[in-house]
Amino acid sequence: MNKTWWKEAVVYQVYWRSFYDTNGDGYGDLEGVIEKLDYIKELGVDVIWLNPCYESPDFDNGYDISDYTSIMDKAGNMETWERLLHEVHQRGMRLIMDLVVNHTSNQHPWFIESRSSKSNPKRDWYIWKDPKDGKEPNNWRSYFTPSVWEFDESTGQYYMHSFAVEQPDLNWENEEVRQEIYKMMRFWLDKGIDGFRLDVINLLAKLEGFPSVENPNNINYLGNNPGIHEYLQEMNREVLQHYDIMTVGEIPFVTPEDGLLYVGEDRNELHTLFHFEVADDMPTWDMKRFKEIQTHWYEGLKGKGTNSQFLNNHDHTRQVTRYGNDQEYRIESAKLLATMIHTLPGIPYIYQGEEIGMTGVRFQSIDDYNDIAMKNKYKEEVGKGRDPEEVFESLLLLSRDNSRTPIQWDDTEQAGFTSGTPWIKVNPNYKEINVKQALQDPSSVFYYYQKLISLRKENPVMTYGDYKDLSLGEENVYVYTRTYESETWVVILNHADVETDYSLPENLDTQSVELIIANYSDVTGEDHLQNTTLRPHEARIYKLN
Ligand code: ISL
Ligand code: CA
Repeated sequence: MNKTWWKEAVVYQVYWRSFYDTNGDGYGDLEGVIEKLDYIKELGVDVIWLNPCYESPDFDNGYDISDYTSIMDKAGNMETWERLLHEVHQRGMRLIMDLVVNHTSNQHPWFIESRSSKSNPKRDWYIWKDPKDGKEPNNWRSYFTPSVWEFDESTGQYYMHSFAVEQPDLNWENEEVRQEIYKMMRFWLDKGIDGFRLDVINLLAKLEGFPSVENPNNINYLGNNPGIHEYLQEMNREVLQHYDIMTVGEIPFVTPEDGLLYVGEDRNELHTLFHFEVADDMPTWDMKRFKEIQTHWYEGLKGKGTNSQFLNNHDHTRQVTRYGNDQEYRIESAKLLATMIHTLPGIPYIYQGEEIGMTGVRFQSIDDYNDIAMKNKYKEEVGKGRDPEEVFESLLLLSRDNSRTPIQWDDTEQAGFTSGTPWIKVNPNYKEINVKQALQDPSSVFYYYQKLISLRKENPVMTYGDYKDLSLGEENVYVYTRTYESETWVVILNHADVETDYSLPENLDTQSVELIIANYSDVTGEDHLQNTTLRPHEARIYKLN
């Protein structure tokens, strides 16, 4: 596989509304991102992924866009955005933006026109269907509501929305829609951005004929339908291939075999993808399942396409809470998970705050939560007569707000995030867990991340090395090698709250072992890799030769 900048990159995700507020309105803003760029640069990352900041009524925190080429007031304005891009490039970093083109806001002028009458020229820019036997056209459910269909009284038809009612799906079968989207993409690329994170990009093509399905609750029929690759190959021909950029597709419900169709280097579609076999299918840590998924994806893409590695983002609970131990082993566990994500095959993503071991949150009442997905689900379930307390408890672990609480900059009021009232409460543990403390502590999670990131710059084995799991069948221990040319690294992880004995396979040459990094400070290169006792959440990387 040829070498390219995006394959060697570490990406830092900035959910700007929770990052840093500079005008006291309680929302983070682009000015705040500019002010903290030196902090991001110090971490050593190469690319910043900025969540949507386009004009939006904000039902889904910017994923309901009402004007693709202007900046929402909460975030700032186009001048601030231009300055952000310039300051990112000044620091030798790159900026990729979120591309949300499966749907727009219901307040987008295109949709306002489309819904105005059945004969409006933009009627076919969205997906309108007649009622069937006086009801919804089929039994599909959406991510955020019991049905993908919303009835529009004035024209007597339903429109489709894969997410909230406020997010009508665009009709990608319509050539005008596609050309308008390509024009908008060039608008941002011509400003100099370095690529896109493409939001649920595999949903653009809908099931032919919109047939009802056997099991509407398993919503994978919304994605990976015939026609999707033609759209992406057209998008690549019309736009993507003309720029030196990075494209990462958010692709739910996809297997490695299907994933390769999106990111295969011979496919001329996208560069890499986020798949959701872990995030959506593994509610809590399951080491055996995780290892299977890693091997499955490594073999599926090996030599032909590039994967991405993440364990949390703005939709998924903070990794140290969901997949680690955020109590007695928070620091060790945060470092172990980082060691894993940064040494598994694929581009590593850091979700803001992960680098200081920020945790998920539990607020007391549904009113403390903002996430439309959670609030819709709460309404839907309580509406069925279920006990509200029990419904609330059931939604807590996976609530997307868990990862959306403000970045904890220091131990002052509101964690130094805002001088006003934050749009969502700060996690009460900010007094112990904050950037200021992390930067003053040489053994902090921050400096461990910084070391992992710098290692990637100096060691192609982390980007291009072959992967082999040596620990299949082990419950707690995860041990694998990365081999590139004559160099072999071995990663040893004890993902457990208890000590676990482990011994490397005999056939591994452990004559000249060099310790690369460890999350316990007393580990030396002289360890006997045969019959090692690994402490709770202990992580080590050795270079074998
Ligand atoms: O939150 C999820 C359920 O676990 C994710 O599967 C998520 O809803 C899905 O991957 C789509 O996410 C993207 O599109 C949504 C938006 O709400 C999310 O924030 C965005 O990441 C609609 O644009
Ligand atoms: Ca603000």
